Amino acid sequence: MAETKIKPRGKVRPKAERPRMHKVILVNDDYTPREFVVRVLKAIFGMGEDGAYAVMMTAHQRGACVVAVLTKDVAETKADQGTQAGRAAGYPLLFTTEPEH
Ligand code: TYC
Repeated sequence: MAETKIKPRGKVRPKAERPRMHKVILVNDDYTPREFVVRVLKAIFGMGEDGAYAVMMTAHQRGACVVAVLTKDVAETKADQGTQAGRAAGYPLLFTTEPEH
């Protein structure tokens, strides 16, 4: 006897979970030159001059500023690269990360 095949229609896959995102935060200090901070933001976070300047000034005036929201691995890697770039030049520049939610 012929079987009636019933095929699932549409999506049966469970929705992929969105990865938990992490903020990269630029922390102000009294020693790192403004132009150096801008250069690091452009080089490591792919920001343009205007965006990098605005983020740098926000950190300068308010103490810290969110630079980007990325997956945990990428956020931690970029934060380390930014902090290292400062250290290599003798500055106490600091980037930290924290979970978004
Ligand atoms: N406050 C620094 C200065 O006046 C500039 C600066 C801005 C340093 C932001 C760090 O995250 C920073 N030279």
